[in-house]
Amino acid sequence: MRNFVIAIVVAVFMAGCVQPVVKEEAKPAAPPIVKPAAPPAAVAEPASYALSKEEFEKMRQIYFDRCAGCHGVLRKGATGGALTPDKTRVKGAALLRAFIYTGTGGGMPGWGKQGVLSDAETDLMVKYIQNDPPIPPQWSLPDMKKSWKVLIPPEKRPTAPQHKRDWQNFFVVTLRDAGQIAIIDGDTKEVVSTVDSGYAVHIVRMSMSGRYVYTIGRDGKATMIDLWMEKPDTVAEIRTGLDARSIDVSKFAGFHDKYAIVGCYWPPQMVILDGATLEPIKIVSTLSYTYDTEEFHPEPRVASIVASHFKPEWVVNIKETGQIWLVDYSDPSNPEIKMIEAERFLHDGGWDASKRYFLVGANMRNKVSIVDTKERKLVANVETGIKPHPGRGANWTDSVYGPVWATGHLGEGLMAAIGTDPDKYPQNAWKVVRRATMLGGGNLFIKTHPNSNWIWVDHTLNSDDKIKRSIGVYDKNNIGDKLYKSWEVADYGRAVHFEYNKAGDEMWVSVWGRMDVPGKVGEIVVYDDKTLAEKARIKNLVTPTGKFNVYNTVNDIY
Ligand code: DHE
Repeated sequence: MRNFVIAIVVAVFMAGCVQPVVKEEAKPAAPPIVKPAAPPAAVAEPASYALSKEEFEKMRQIYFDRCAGCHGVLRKGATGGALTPDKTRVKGAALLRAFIYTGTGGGMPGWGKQGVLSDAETDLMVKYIQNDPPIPPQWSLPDMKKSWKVLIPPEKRPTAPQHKRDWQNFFVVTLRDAGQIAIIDGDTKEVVSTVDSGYAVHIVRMSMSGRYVYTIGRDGKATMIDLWMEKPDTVAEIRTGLDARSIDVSKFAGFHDKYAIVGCYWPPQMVILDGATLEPIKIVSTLSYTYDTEEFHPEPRVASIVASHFKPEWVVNIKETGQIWLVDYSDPSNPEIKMIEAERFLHDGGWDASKRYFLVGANMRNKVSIVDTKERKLVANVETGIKPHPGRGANWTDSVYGPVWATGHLGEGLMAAIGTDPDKYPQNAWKVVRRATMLGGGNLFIKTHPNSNWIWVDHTLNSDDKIKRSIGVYDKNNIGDKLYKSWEVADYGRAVHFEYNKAGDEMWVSVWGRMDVPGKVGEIVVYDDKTLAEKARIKNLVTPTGKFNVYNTVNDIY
């Protein structure tokens, strides 16, 4: 463990966040401190909080890797509570230690108990969070430009696919801890190409043509991959910030593939990029006031982003302020922004089947916020259950309630379906019309397909070893109050995230293993969607998490 060349960090889990096995060389350093609130050598008073410069640095990196996703860089709190000294010092060292070591019922993992932090590190973290948080630097256009590379300019790219494969049935798979993307042929299940990406690529979206893949890593690095190349590879890349989770493209008629947008966690900003080269065009800060109490927030992070089909607009969800911004990209250097009050803290979400309404989890208020992108207004905040976590959600036409969109929950074993057709089913619109149980809490993703009889769910963050490896299906024609069937996908790791093939007759599920355990690094299991029988295992993929089929991602099929 002390050999940092090949060092491995053990898999760990946070509320809504899992940060497993990370190869040291793939991991970015935590952003440098611009102006620590207190000098690291004698960081705070009294002496019981004091850390040496080395200890402070070490804890800063661990905090960035493990804690910042949920608690925020400035520790103001989001999915996890606030950890500013006014709160932590009152709690005291013993209580803080218990939280860090054992975790909480609310989803905070037991870092000490799981062996991720040693006893000594747990004690240091207790001190670290009683000190003022250091403030990372901003990241402006000159910083971005320094990292911007066009590896293959548009005029040198192929004008037609250079291979005979059905590239629309490619799956683009995050190999999280390897810092790579695997491109897998959905027909043959062969890995066609493995491309280096940013650290822990978080999501993948496609250009409207489907030909280009856009990825965003936790280190803020965006890459653009051309699927028409004989061996798909990166054609452009840029670091848009120091920490980011979302990316999308311009999808309105007349703007196809013209622009891309990245939503950053740090600095709190969004960046509009040229869609063909990733050249940065405009940076917009998200610094603002919370929608409800109108208090200034120093770190409003950009969560999910989708591209409207009704206007040249992106729907940008600002987590901490609870605002949904509609950002007009028709004049990207001078973007108009409509700020819609929604709910806190906005996280992930997806379209209803008509692609008019966007539904997004506001996890700490147990609600789903719904925006009408045609009328450009909030239509409802619907209470669903404890910590909704939809991914992009799942759409089907329910035999009783008409079109519905569903989410699972982190905090309880519950699937909740919301009616989404206010014209034909006004009595059901924006209400939870179905609730059904899962094996337990810790669900991250839910998926279905218009051709399928099933709705698939995982239990990735459940603390029980068997349950975290188990997936389940509801029978669309007879949902009732429980799963039709559930089973363990593997005897190691965690089952996470679903994706259909282009035809909608196969379901792909990731087994998220550990890159330090030979033979158990991870794989993808493929099921026949009609019979639920296992069809194939694509082995030796290092910690696969999200996977995105080109055709389904372009067409928002979920
Ligand atoms: Fe995610 C989507 C943020 C932890 C895998 N994740 C998203 C989105 C956000 C987000 C804002 C929506 C993007 C969009 O649609 O534009 N995720 C966060 C976090 O802040 C959090 C809780 C902690 C962190 O520090 O990252 C977190 N996420 C995780 C994981 O631990 C997962 C399981 C594995 C990983 O790779 O880190 C994970 N998140 C995913 C995936 C999606 C995602 C696969 C896209 C789902 C989809 O089908 O679109």
